Amino acid sequence: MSPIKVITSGSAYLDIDAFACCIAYAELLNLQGIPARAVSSAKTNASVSKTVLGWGAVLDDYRPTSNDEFVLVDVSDYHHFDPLVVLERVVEVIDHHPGFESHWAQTLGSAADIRPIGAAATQVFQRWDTAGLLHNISEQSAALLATAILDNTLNFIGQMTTTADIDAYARLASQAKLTADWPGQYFRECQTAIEADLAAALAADLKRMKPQSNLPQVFAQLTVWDAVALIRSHRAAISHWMNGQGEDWLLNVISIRDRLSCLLAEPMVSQQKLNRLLPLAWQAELAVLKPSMLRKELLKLGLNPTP
Ligand SMILES: [Mn+2]
Repeated sequence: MSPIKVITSGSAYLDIDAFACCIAYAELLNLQGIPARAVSSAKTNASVSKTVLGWGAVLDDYRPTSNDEFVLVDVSDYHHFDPLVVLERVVEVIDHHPGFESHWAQTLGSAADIRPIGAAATQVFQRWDTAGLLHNISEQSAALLATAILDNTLNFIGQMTTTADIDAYARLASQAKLTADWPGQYFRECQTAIEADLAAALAADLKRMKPQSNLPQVFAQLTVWDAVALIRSHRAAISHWMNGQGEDWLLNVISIRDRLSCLLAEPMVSQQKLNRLLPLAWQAELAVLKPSMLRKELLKLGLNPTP
């Protein structure tokens, strides 16, 4: 029996990029005659909105066997792989997060595709395009990949955005018949879901840094349409919840509408760590970053601080 390729991602949560990549890459491999399953033990976060779930695309109900091989999408840090992954049986990695490029280049050679690009979904789109099969992609997978690109590039304002992301979105949106108002609709919907259960949204996109990290230990991130409105209405609840997570914390609220990040860091030690990485003007424990920055962009600064 030929091994089944299990397409999976990180352990903490599935954002729409990871979710879309698992489903759309498994679809491509199956179409090419390579048996593949999209599998995850992590739950989706708020970026996989009600409308997106309503498209009906789902992960496969499949339990990997000892014969299976693993393909990791949207993650390359093996400390954060889905617990179902057997490290020795990883055959391919597709990711856009920095830090583990040389490890996987040594382990997998050209089967490791780790590049600075707006979304891993763009990398999966390129697999479809290179295979000459884009006209065969399901509308759901095209819509998922397109929306993942919107989310991870923050509607193309994120610093990791490339022309490849813009091109991939245009072609996927047309394939999926998405309308021109889809981006605004999608991000407004995500904000409504986040405000309905803030604690869950904070918990779902929170990372704990290593003790030696030069970033705050607890690093939460929310992406919303209007960050200022969100913080104004929910400041007390946010502070209370974040203070419960530790004594060194940062919340990055990305505002798509006005293309900025609101950094909220109440502990002085957290503000000081951030001041060493980039110039910030704190006011009432808030600092505005324009243009906005993603956590992975701040992580990159943390790896290579400016002297
Ligand atoms: Mn991603």
